[in-house]
Amino acid sequence: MARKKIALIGAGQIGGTLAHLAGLKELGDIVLFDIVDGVPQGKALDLAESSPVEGFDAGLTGASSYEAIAGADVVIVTAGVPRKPGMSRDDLLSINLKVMEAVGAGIKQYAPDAFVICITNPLDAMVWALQKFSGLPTNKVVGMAGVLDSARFRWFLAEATGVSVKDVHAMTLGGHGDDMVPLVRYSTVGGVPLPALIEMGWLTQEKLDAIVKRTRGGGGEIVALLKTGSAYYAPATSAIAMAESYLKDQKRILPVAAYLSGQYGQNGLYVGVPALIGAGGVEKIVEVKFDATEQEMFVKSVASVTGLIDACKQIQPALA
Ligand code: A3D
Repeated sequence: MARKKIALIGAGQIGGTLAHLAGLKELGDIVLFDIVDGVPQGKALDLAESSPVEGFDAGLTGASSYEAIAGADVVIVTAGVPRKPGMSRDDLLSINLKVMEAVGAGIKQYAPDAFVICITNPLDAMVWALQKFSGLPTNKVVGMAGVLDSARFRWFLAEATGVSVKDVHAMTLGGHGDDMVPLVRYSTVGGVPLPALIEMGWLTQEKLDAIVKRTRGGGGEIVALLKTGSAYYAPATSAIAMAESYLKDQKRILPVAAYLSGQYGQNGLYVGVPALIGAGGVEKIVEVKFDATEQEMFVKSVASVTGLIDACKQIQPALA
């Protein structure tokens, strides 16, 4: 069986980490693409030279021309500008929208059959624009945010309860902004939902509230610490989990930014929901039942995403 091909558009901090992880996991041959000539080639060569030590077989090449992504099975997009301290994800909108236009055209021409995962911020608006610019089917274009936000939630819960991360499951839905929706009732430690965990005395309501708040600000916490960029290890590993579920038809249910056409009462936008990812891309969207508070939070988060999409349409009328 021929190896799969994974194209990484953007060879910055996340792009390089994605290439490393895809190599270590032998997901396929890897092409790193960037507009800065030399960077994708240099990173690809450096990573290729690590492969004899780790013992993985994967082609690793760097390119500054879209032809190199031809026939890719998976395309992961991190091209653009990351957040700097004091900058919101939304400040990035106009710069990264132009980048999505160029990337979308490249994918349309050279990799129209790929499963595309967008990571570029502001996430929910950029994945929406990328789908429009590329013209790929909506089930083949998704955004990565929920896996990362849920992983942060999981880690904070594991740390607070002293339980292995393996036994902590959490779900964060909605847009990838400060009003994302960490779903406390659908999150568990050792299979026990968090409200029951509080009754058992394993966690206080105050601690849980603080964890929810920290999850919402998780990206900003790292930006403030790094000062020169944003998170990249956890974002990369989250996107690789999504790519692996597609490539191996694992049919995992992961929180991803997926295109909604009626689900959750929403139409024509991308927002974080649980989705089954398999060989068909997004094969199913899971519609969990919200209580009144969750519904209110979700609607508020969707309103933020709609605002970003409207801003995209104003900047680029062709998207309207
Ligand atoms: P960085 O290390 O700056 O890498 C971005 C790369 O994109 C650079 O190497 C640029 O040269 C390249 N680039 C810029 N314009 C183009 C273009 N037109 N075509 C191809 N390449 C281009 O950033 P990063 O890797 O740290 O982050 C990448 C993106 O991910 C940013 O937009 C971040 O805000 C975003 N991000 C999202 C999450 C989510 O959870 C959604 C988390 C962390 C970062």
